[in-house]
Amino acid sequence: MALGTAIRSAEVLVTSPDRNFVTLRVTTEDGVIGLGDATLNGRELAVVSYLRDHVAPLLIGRDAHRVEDTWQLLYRGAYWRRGPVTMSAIAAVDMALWDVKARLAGMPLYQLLGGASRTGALAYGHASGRDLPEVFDSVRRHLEEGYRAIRVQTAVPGITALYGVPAPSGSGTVRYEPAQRAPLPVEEDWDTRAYLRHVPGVFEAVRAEFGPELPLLHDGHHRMTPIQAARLGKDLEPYDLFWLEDCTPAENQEGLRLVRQHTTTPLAIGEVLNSVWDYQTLVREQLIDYVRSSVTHAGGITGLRRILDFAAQHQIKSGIHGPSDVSPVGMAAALHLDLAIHNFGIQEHMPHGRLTHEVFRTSATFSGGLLHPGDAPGLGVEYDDAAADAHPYQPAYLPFSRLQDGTVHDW
Ligand code: GCO
Ligand code: MG
Repeated sequence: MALGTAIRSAEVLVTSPDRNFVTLRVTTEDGVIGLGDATLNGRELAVVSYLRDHVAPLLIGRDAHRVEDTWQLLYRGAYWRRGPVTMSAIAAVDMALWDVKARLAGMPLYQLLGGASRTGALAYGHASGRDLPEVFDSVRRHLEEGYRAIRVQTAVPGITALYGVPAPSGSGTVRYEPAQRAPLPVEEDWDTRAYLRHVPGVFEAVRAEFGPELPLLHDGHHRMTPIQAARLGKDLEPYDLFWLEDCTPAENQEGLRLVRQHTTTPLAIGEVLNSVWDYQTLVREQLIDYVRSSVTHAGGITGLRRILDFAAQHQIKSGIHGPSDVSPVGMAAALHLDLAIHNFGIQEHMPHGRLTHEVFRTSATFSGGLLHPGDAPGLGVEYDDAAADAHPYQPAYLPFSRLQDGTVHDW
């Protein structure tokens, strides 16, 4: 090993510009830096400890070039397998080492992953509203911003607060951010029957208003049983969705067989899954159409590429998770993969706020509906310590939901 590429330090950085982010910064003896995203929404400090107390000591002195060997060491060497905390920590190390390697090569990472397979990654934006006029306005605003594919979430009569619809702010331009800064999680309510009655009518209206071409997406956010999901998929068929996401909780992989039997609405699943093992039945039996795992929660570029290569053999495409809780570092990693892989489907885009961009200076661009990681060497993201230090960690949690009788439901 050339001494210069040995890892000299591995720092875990926590900042909360518009929201909390956890970043791993690896520095080699020669002073080359690599960044990795380790943000796990609502459980950030668990990953901080995992990385700082148990992973960083293993990295010191290792050759930063050994990406695969380090991945295997952290995956197999811990004895305990998988899970979001472990796989986010491994992801951060993996991204940071790929970043170092590409910076040393003087190339944007996508070049090392095989080079560009397309000019940019088709991105979808997030429209939502409390009623139809608000939904229409929000779709229109996204079209004006250049989006060529749009996810639509709607309030439902009888449900007070639900996933995907921002609380009224008065500004009309607020972006959806599911985590709320508070010492304890906020409670929301849920009623599946009310939701199933309301949603198809909203898509009927949106299709009628915006015509047949615009790709429309929708997120069921894990709340239906397989038979309820089957019904929604069927009811949405006339409106030709690009995908219906997380129609039923994904850990019950066999449950998707039932949904599949009943509907041709394309299905996207996986933002809470974190390894290729979580996709065995889903992919082998072709029960889904899009893989939704993020680079940040699924073992990094190495881990997610394993899933996507497996999916490619079954004509399943990527739909990499890109909510605001994936940092600009995790988003950059996603964009390099998007550009390089053959089975690209679509990329989620939930833009970060101004303060976040002051901490993470990214070379990524959005234009003509396409995201591109830029051509800076590495991932293309620089971390500004001074800007980060102005925003210390603040407790923030995802909400949870209860049914009318008080039963906890999937959020
Ligand atoms: C999405 C997701 C997010 C998640 C969030 C949880 O499709 O983008 O469902 O909005 O709820 O990432 O941390
Ligand atoms: Mg989702």
